[in-house]
Amino acid sequence: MKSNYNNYTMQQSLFNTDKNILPCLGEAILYPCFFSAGESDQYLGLLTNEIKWKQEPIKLFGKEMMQPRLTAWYGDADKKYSYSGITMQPQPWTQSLLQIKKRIETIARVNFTSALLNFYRDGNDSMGWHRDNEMELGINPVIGSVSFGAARTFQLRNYIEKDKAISVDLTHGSFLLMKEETQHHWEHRLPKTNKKIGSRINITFRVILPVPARGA
Ligand SMILES: O=C(O)CCC(=O)C(=O)O
Repeated sequence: MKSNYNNYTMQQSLFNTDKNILPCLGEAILYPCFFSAGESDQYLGLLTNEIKWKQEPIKLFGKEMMQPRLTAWYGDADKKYSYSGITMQPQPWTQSLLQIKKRIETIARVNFTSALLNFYRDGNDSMGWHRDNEMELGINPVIGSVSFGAARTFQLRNYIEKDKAISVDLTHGSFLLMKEETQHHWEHRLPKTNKKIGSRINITFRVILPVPARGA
């Protein structure tokens, strides 16, 4: 029997909602209009100009290649982050990042230590399937994902039953909160698009836990 959430596409409401977009095995709550249009325009401009964007190489299946987007890592001084063969040292928080972090922490109810920023220059930039499940994010990572700029399709699919997939549009000023066992059971990606679209910034706020000392 076909699942009723197979390739299910969320109809986005004009209003904020606290609906879980996952049918089971995790929580991903979407707030489409978390930041007002004015605030979102302002943050898009500030972050575009003040963040130290870089295009970094990564290792995929043993091969080094450039990431199809620009990235940056900001946060508390002692919280570096490693994924896909690269280690990022944090830049100190900017005023705008601290303001955004404070706003989403009222809903997320955690103190985010760090933020991974992605700059998608146009529809050709993307991010492949992955889970945010690095050891330093803890057992059930809390990920606060904020988007500014061109709306892009964000996809989640069940890690085992890959045909169980969900798509949502992450619009200008939206906030997606992923928590509980989401990163165990669901992988996510931001695919390329042929649409002629402008740039987009996504910030994933994360809690990086202290790494236990060796032998502890
Ligand atoms: O740009 C997005 O919405 C996805 C970002 C993402 O998957 C990540 O930072 O792990």
